[in-house]
Amino acid sequence: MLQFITHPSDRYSIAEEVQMAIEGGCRWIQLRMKDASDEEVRNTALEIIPVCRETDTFLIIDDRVNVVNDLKVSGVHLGKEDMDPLEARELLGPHAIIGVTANTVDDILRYKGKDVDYIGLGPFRFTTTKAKLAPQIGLDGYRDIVTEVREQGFEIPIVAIGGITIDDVKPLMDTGVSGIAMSGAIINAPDPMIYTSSVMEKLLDIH
Ligand code: TZP
Ligand code: MG
Repeated sequence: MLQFITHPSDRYSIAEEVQMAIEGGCRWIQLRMKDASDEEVRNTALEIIPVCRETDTFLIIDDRVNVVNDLKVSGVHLGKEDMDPLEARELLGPHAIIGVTANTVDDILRYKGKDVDYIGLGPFRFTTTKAKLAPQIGLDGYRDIVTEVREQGFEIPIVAIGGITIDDVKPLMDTGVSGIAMSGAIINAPDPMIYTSSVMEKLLDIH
């Protein structure tokens, strides 16, 4: 599973980024507009909802539970300082996808029994895409964390995030994570559509 995360770029609008990722075969978009107003997030979501619907692409929005609720997109990604996932679940109902950020095994285990759908675990390595980055986890870190979480009987999907490029896909998936989230590697690729489709091919090879 590949989650494409939007990020402001000099070359493309957010809608163009999403279009290219979908054309490359990605079916899971996270609309992340850190510095934008709710109104801007809402307008951008309205731009990309049609292509997501036509292609059966999951669309989740970072942080803005109210926009997710208004527009009935697939779900929300909640950072550590965002709304509590239980509160988001109350508002959004049982079918919404609710993802949360974690940086450590303890972060993850805290979500046991909390009706969360996936964990975004990062950062894999340094990235400029996110400010206030937690310590890098690295391949050994992912292996250790996934093993510990499974030993504790928690089967939640874990998605690796942070500074990931196509060459990391196989080694990261070999650590036992369920998926990969990518932003900069796709947006800054010479051809984001082709890059996305190469990542999708790598993921298909693994399964
Ligand atoms: N959370 C941890 S790292 C990150 C987020 C949102 C940014 C991921 O972007 P990139 O460009 O793939 O490192
Ligand atoms: Mg946030």
